Amino acid sequence: MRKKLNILISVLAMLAGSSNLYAADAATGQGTVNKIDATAATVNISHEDIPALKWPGMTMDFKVADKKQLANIKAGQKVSFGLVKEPASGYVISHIEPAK
Ligand SMILES: [Cu+2]
Repeated sequence: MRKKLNILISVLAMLAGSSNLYAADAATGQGTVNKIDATAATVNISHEDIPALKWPGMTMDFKVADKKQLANIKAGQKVSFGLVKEPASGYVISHIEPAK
């Protein structure tokens, strides 16, 4: 019974993935892209405060979960992004797109 419930929750989480705030995201952020490194799959962002993580605004490199995400963005652009926590590398970008 518990297992079935877990499967149902996973399916709902996947369906919710089409919205801007992905169900699995630990936090979302806003910022400006400084530099993209497609080889390393990283993006340097000057991000605003991220209250969900108690992070102040800062400039830092983020790893992206999927390199293809980098095709959506350009240096100098204002962006919105989601973060998921990975056991090995900490917070990585789950999705990123130009800010609306
Ligand atoms: Cu930061």
